[in-house]
Amino acid sequence: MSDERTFIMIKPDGVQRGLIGEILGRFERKGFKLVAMKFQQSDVAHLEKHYDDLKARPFFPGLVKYMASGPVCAMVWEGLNAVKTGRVMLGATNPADSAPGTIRGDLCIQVGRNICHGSDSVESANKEIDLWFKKEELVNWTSTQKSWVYE
Ligand code: DAT
Ligand code: MG
Repeated sequence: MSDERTFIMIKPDGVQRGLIGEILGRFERKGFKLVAMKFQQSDVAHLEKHYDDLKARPFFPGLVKYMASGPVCAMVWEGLNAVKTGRVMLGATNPADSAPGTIRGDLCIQVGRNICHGSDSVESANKEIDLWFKKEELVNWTSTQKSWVYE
């Protein structure tokens, strides 16, 4: 039940603006458990796969170019309702609509530079985790905090 996983990624603008610590710190402080993390610059083919559902959209080429322009920090976070709560923590896709207190609401302005990605369903989380991580990169560990985060 508390083992739901979501894929969270800090985009190149988030990395270059020095926001890795701020963003991953929010997931850490919330009580989610880090399962995997990697820092890499991805190629266009990989990013086209990641955003495959958006390939017909006019902003797709620009999106992929921006995502390939620098390294990203890719992570898997685990916990109760990790996907849904992760999306709430990110805020609306367009920072103009993201509530203050959310990552996008607090830290960015424009939709094309919205600093972070989060899976939108358990199904897409599983697909994205598979795309970005090998099975052996997902760390199996028990946090000593678990008994304080869950009743
Ligand atoms: P989300 O990242 O909130 O899941 P999405 O999957 O609909 O949003 O789109 C993926 C990313 O594409 C989004 O984070 C930013 C970019 N994007 C979405 N709509 C856009 C638009 N109208 N113009 C430019 N970029 C856009
Ligand atoms: Mg999406």
